[in-house]
Amino acid sequence: MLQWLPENIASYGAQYDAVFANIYYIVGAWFLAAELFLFFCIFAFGRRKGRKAGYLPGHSWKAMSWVLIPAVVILGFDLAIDHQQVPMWRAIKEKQPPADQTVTVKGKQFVWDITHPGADGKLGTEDDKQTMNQLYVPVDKVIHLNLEAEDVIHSFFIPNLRFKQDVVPGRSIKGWFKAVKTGQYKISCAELCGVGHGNMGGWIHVLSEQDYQKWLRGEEITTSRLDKDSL
Ligand SMILES: [Cu+2]
Repeated sequence: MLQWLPENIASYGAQYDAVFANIYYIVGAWFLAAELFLFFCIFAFGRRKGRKAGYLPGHSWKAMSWVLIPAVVILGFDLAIDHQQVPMWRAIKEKQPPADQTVTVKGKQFVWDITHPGADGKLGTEDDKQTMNQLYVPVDKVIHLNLEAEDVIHSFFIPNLRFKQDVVPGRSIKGWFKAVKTGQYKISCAELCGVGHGNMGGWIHVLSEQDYQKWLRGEEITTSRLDKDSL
């Protein structure tokens, strides 16, 4: 697979990466082939003494085949990618496994406002925990997200989770993920949203169940190295 991708920590990540790799290799091979052919033509048929430029209207089948054959081959590759990608999209985006927990993430210039359910596991109650740019989730649990925006369009992006979703003012968009590895991973904004866009980000803290309970109680978590300087 592609070694330079950020480490995958999503339960569905392998399926996602397989589609990504396929597109990467197919498009990469076509890019190289097209460039090589272009340079070949430049050197082989370029301007030369005694050679006159000709005008080819391209009406013959022979001339048109230069366009039609590659177009059909590319269409074949497109359909092959669709064949692999459609079941993945259905599995990840159209179906949501039942939530273990739901978190609300609201983007605004230029922070992520995050509301976690407290010990009762429910949002909209008194023990909700609010943070800025810091998302806390237990490992191996299905997390549903209500994704919202206060002012302009932002995009909630966690590369390690292969998760990216635009947030749009006036809408609450549902998303989900299941992180399978504890640790701290970067959150970014992936939609240009104003002068502070480049600094709009945060961290997701994927905690063991034990650490997550500690965090709920407001105790210090030793495994979460970013806690001290980011809160
Ligand atoms: Cu933004």
